[in-house]
Amino acid sequence: MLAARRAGHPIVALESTIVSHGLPRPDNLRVAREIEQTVRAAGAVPATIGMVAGELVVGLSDAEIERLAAGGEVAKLSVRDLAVAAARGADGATTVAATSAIAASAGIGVFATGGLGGVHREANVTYDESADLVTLARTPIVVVCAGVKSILDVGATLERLETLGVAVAGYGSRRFGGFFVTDSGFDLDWSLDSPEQVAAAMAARRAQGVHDGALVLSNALGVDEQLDPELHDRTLAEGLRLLAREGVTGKAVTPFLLSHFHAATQGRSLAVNVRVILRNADLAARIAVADA
Ligand code: PSU
Ligand code: MN
Repeated sequence: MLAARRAGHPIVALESTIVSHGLPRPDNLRVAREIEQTVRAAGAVPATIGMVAGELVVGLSDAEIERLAAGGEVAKLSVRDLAVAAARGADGATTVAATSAIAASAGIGVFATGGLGGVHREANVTYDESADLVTLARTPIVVVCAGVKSILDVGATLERLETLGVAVAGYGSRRFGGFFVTDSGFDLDWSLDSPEQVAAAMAARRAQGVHDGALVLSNALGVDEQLDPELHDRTLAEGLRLLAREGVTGKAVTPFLLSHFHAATQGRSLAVNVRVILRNADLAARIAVADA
């Protein structure tokens, strides 16, 4: 990984929370490998980021990915957790927030994930807003995603991204992606229409030197690839009811809702989630190649 960076090879950062907390075993390990293969096939070097025995690793080995995918005592690490977890020698998976921060400080400019965290529904009562947002405000990286997770309050999340100064553009579209579904129902001010155009935005930011925040690139699913929107809405309503009934809060909310989706749709949402991640990994790699 260090050698790849020194040689100026295109690199794509990948997160490990998707693997440990976002996808069910045993599919998660297979998908983690497929994500890396997708990045390689498009001509870039994958760098999956995580913590093994207290050590932050940029570019986990296959054995290390297997260790984080196996479950057990794997913590979900946001930026604030990194130092404490290291002191305890923990194993941990990094979220969008932690992965972006670590990748940017390692000099990596592009990161692929599934859907960003954001403002939860009823955040006006719970104050539950993902640390992904505030971290992206101060982290110079391109995050390729399919919008924010559809379990969230998408409108409120877009407002917060604006306030925080996080750039948002649609890839080839001025509609914001809806993660499991193609369209979140929200318009965007900008689209970027090719890997070269995204790379030009990255170069312009470096040249301008006036903005340190992330560029969120929404790479929405095709209509033929999405989860049936009706099934989506029904499953989400049911998931939110279960969440309230079981009193799930804090960092357990997102994994709980995702796993409810995967169980309640007999794996259909899982297939869509995997599709989202793989096509984001492919686009991120093509952007890294254009930027190199
Ligand atoms: N996207 C996915 N699956 C996931 C996540 C994103 O397709 O599991 C993870 C990311 O790591 C993101 C986290 O940072 O969910 C958000 O969690 P929270 O809402 O607790 O901040
Ligand atoms: Mn939260």
